Amino acid sequence: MRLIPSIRPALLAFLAAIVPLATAADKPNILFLFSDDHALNAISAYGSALAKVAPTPHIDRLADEGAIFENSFCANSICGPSRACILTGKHSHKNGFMRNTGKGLDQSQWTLSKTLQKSGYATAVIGKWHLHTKPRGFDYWEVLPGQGKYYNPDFIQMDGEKKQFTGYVTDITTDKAIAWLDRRDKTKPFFLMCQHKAPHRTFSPALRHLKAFEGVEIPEPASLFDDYASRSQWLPKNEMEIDRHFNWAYDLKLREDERAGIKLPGLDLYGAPEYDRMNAAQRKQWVAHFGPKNQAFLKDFKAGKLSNKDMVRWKFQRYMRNYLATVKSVDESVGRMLKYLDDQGLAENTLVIYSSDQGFFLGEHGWYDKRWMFEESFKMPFLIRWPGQIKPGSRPEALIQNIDYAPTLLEAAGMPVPEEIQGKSIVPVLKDSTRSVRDSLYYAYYELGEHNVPQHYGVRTRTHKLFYIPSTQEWQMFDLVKDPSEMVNVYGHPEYALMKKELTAEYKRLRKEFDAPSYEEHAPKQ
Ligand code: SGN
Ligand code: CA
Repeated sequence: MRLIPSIRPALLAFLAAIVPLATAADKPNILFLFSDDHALNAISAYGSALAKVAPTPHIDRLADEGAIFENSFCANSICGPSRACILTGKHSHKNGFMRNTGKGLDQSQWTLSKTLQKSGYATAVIGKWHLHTKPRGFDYWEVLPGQGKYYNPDFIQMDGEKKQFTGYVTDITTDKAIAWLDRRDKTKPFFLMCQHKAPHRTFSPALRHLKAFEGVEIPEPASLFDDYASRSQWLPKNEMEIDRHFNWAYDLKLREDERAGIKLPGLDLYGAPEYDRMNAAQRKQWVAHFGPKNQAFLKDFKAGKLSNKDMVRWKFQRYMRNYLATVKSVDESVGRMLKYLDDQGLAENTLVIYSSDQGFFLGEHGWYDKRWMFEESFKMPFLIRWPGQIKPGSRPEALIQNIDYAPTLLEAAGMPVPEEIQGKSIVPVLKDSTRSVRDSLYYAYYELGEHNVPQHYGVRTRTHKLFYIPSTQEWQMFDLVKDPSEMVNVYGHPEYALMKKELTAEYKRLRKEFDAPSYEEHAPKQ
């Protein structure tokens, strides 16, 4: 049909609005591959100096065959809350799961899993869950209790009973995911959430990967020895420094008996939970790997050969080698899942996402952990492959957030997005990587206690960030173009007066749009 040029776009837009993206017969399968605390800097395809040593060929494959998002963020940088944002499409204050220590996700509210299940999807969640209440909207589930364990983990069964499995958690989670795919109702499209514990603390690798980074010098971030100047008074008070807060036993793998009588600086709690769970054969390999290295380190330490900076550098290397080795198991899992799709002829009609519940500090600012609205913890990896819909090798710049996942998957499945959802479908960006769905993001962190990061609330645009810490009444503002590592708070700088005004207005506008509660409502009790 030949149309005069001015009518054609209008007609196409009209058709796009009335023709649903997917009909019942061709709803795509959805494979949601998820991990815990996997920073962008530990995925090779993201390309930073550290990322380049990350062992992620299979995750990278998703970037080659689909899209990788550089500007993907969470709404609240902590585990349970991020997962709740994903399932509900709403900010924490609306879905009610504001901190890990809450009473659990209220699943009487709208959730993605319940909706996909009702619309004819075969649904399952396997692995880390961390929302306390039993999964709903899943035909099958088998989840780790709480944080879960790396070795010989328990899984909660659908009858509520815990059952222990021998082996390494990432492998077992993958085996269970593949077994479910094999026995699923094949007359239906599927929605599978395969959610790993790794690379979460205690960063314990699979035995076969203990030596994966032996002899590899991991590049240090420029801010490893950050002095915290010019920024919030909270920074030096946070309890997540590689220097002062790593636990010698379970973070750094120096067993109690090895360091008997040796007083090491930094948090020195006893007990090595993963080692305690291992059987004799597993322990033997563990000790054969770490034992000699620990002895060499302790010898240098006792001889007074190590300065404080040397100690931080040693801890950083040990941390990163173990962290990246756990990533290797996650990447292998992604490889197994993608191979399954290939072998079963499912790849073409399956939308695959790889993401993680938040980012993580890998030595930036001298830290591990997350929680802050600083880039490393605020960002979530997001890679998506959807054959025929996404141009392979896309690198969209759009600002996206975890509250967008649910509306995106609904649109992909040809379903309407309920009014109450606060996220936006990013399907337009998937189809055209130059598009965007918003100009700014809202962030809120409500946790109390662990690691001593204060509640804070903020806005991020493409180029700048502003956040507020009510407990100390401090504003933090960063120019992300000139200062991507966020080392200088420019809040009071006269040359940023106009930007400050604009960001403050945008922050207030977002708080109003999302109907955010007052700071007092969720403040820590005195
Ligand atoms: C555990 C970890 C913390 C971590 C939280 C939250 N401590 O409590 O370091 O910040 O989980 O992580 S540990 O000593 O038990 O390892 S989250 O990803 O679940 O939010
Ligand atoms: Ca997490």
